[in-house]
Amino acid sequence: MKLFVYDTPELTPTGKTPDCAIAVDVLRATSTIATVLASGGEAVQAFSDLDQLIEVSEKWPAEKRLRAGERGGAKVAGFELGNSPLDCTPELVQGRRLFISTTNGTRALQRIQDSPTVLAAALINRAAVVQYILEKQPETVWIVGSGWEGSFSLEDTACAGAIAHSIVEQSQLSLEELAGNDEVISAIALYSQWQNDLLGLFHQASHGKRLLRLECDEDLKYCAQTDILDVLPMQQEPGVL
Ligand code: 3SL
Repeated sequence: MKLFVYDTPELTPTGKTPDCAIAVDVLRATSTIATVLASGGEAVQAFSDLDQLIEVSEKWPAEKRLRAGERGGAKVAGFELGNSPLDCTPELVQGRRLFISTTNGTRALQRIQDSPTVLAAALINRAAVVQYILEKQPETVWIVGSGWEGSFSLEDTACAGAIAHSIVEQSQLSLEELAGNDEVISAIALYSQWQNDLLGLFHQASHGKRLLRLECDEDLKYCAQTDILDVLPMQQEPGVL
């Protein structure tokens, strides 16, 4: 097995696919997706375009759908939800499909959607994703951070490092054997430095600061937890997990 970390969708190679691709948007799209599925949501369908989301979701029975839209960290007017995982309670999402569009996370998912296996990972479901990788042993694994509008995000690369760190710890292989690019080593180093204070890392991160300005402190606390949800968001058809 070879692991590759790509810090943004833009840095992710085109024209080829890995055996397994993992999208990461800790703040907050993949944390929200994991929470919806762990809370009994029927599925999550991701869109980069808001108009397309509205058009497709219109065809779904109203009582079986929820629409979540975020731009710049804020809820999109007219949508039931923004992108706070804390809003995705079992009472609200049970049996319903979440149609979601966010600034960066849904773009990352779209970037890797042609891979044979596509997963969504956050810190809160890291263990479930690692367990799957250790069981299936895909030959190539890409971990793709969402970043922010094309640039690096501290929290996504730290989560990529958390996943890679756990795979190295639990597999029979060394880091040297597993690392497919330098970014894997760098991501593990970042995670190792902050693993006991991931909330502190979020407070240093530019998107963490953006969310704090929007009074999303509780979201940051929730998303900074590790391995609390035993859920594996896996793509069933392009864009649907
Ligand atoms: O960029 C994204 O996809 C979002 O997750 C950003 S936010 O955390 O909802 O602001």
